[in-house]
This record gives sequence, structure tokens and C-alpha cells, in this order.
Amino acid sequence: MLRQFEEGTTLDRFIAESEHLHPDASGRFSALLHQVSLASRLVSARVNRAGLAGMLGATGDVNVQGEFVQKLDEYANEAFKRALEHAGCVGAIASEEDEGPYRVPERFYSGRYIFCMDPLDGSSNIDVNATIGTIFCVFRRKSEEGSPAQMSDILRPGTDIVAAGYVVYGSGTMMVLSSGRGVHGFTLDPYVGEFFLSHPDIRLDGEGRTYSCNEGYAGTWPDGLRAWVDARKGEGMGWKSRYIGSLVADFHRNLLKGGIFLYPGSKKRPEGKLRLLYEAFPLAYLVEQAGGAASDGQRRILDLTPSELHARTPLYIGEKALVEEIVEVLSTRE
Ligand code: P6P
Repeated sequence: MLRQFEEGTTLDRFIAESEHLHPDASGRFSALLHQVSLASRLVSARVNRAGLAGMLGATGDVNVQGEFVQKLDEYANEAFKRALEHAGCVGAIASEEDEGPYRVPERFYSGRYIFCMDPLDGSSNIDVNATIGTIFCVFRRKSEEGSPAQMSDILRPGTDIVAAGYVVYGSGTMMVLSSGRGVHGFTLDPYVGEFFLSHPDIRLDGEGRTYSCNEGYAGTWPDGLRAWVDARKGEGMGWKSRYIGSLVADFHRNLLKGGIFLYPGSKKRPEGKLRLLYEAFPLAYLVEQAGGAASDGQRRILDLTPSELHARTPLYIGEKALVEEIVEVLSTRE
């Protein structure tokens, strides 16, 4: 579909053309994407002024994760919830920042979609001006729209995802999105306030030679994984190590340039650190749409179902052949 588009197509046009592909479309999904675009532009403007607007630093609160809430975390969480709740398209929003699901208030229509998000991933990097981002995925609810959304609408297998994306707030702001027909990147022109198609049909070509992991924890990894990473450091192996410590930034680099991102579990924390519902799921959906793979070390990420809203998972994601190599290594570890 997008091949008809010259680069420079707007996100709005992409949304409209996507809707035309679904004859029975009600426009609710388009409304959801428009509101995500609005919230992303609000957060982008705030992130880019954070230093000046006194938005750096912590609020003094601690969130459900036990992490210090950064002012921008809170702002982003509110921006996406306010933008979505009245649009008649979502029934509930599951957010990293909230203990439980945010059900749409009764004064608004409880729509047909469930929106799961990490509103501002990587926020521990805010004060050092490192790239951060919003990560999200969308389910179509199983319960009757118009009624209060249920937990069973939210705790679903990743294979039920109907769309996913992220917004990376870096040197520029870019939204990377898929609703099942490939992965497409839209770059924000802050002077126009519009996202323009800059990266149509992003594909992983299997040539990546970058591994991305926090080697400070190598002592806690499964032995086989440590050996795999060490083997890539050999003279003339042609591998690079890149790790920003912001999942959305590390993933975005690997999606555009190839490679693999590794966040293993450890003996102390076998489930790892990253969240399944609103970090691993969205990126796994995107990477598979781009021809890559995502595993928890044994199982395909999208085949998993979260046991609770903030369930964690180990994450190995990127070039398909590299993920398969890692899974093989981990399956034969002593
Ligand atoms: P570590 C950021 O805090 C985050 O949640 C992800 O964005 C990132 O990939 C990970 O944690 C970094 O964790 O343990 O390497 O600092």
C-alpha cells in the first residue's frame, strides 16, 4: 500500500489510506492513531523544553515500579490518557506509571480498543539528555464496547495485538508504527507540527553485526550467553557493541541498522527487568513485522500472555537469525 506513497506523505494520510483498506472500518482506530499523534507531539515539545521548563528531575514521588517518577514521566502519562479517554476509541489504558488499568471515565464512551503503554521509557536518562521514548500496543477488546473494560481484555497473548508503535524523542522525534502491513517511520517537522513518512517499509536485512546489552551484568548471565557475547569480540569479527540504556533508543538503532538487543534474566531475577505488556510486546510485534524475531530465551514473545499488568520478561530481540542463535545457545546451556 505504502509503495504508492512518495516519502513526505503525512501520518494523517497514512491513517486515512489505512482506513480505506478496511471497508468495515468505523473510524475508531483512525481516531486512536490521531490522538496518539497529538499526545506524541505534546510530549515531544515538552521533552525538548524540559531543561528550560524546569521539567527535569524527579517529582519526589515513587511509582508502582518503585522508581522515582520523573516530572516528564508524569506529564507523558497524563498527556496520553487525556488525549485518548474522550475520543470514544479506548475502553482502558494500561500504563507503566499506574498500578491498575485506567478505565475510561463513565462520562466518556468506553471504546473498542485497549491501549497499553510505557509513556516515557528510559526516563532515568532524562537528566542527561539521552534519547527516551513512548512505547505502545493496541488490542481490540473482547468484552462489549460501551461497558467497563475487563482485565481479561488486557491480559491477552501478544498474538492478539492489532497495532503497535513507539515514539523516539531524540535529536528529532520519530514515530514508528505498524498495524499489520509492515513497519513505517514518520518524522516530526516541529515547525509544521506534522509527522511525515520518512522511513517506509522498514525491514531487517539480516546483516546486522551490533549487539546491545548491559555488559556490567555479564556475571549474572547464563554461561552460554556470556560465551556467545565474548565470541563476538574476537579480532576481525566485525561486531560492534552499542548500549544507550534506553530500550526504545537501542531498539530503534537495531531496527534501522540491524543487530540484536539482549536483556537476560539473572539467577536473582530470572524474569529480567523489562515489562512484557507495554515494552516487549510492542517491540516484538514491530520486529516481526520487519522480518525479525523476539524471544524470552525459550518462547516467542508474542506467544506469551502476561500474568499481571506489570509482568516482566527476559528479552532477546532483533535479526531473526541472531535471536535463533541465542535461543539455541540458551537451550543447550549447562
Ligand atoms: P539497565 C530504562 O530504565 C529501562 O527501563 C529501559 O529503557 C532500558 O533498556 C533498561 O531499563 C536499562 O536497564 O539495567 O541496563 O540500566
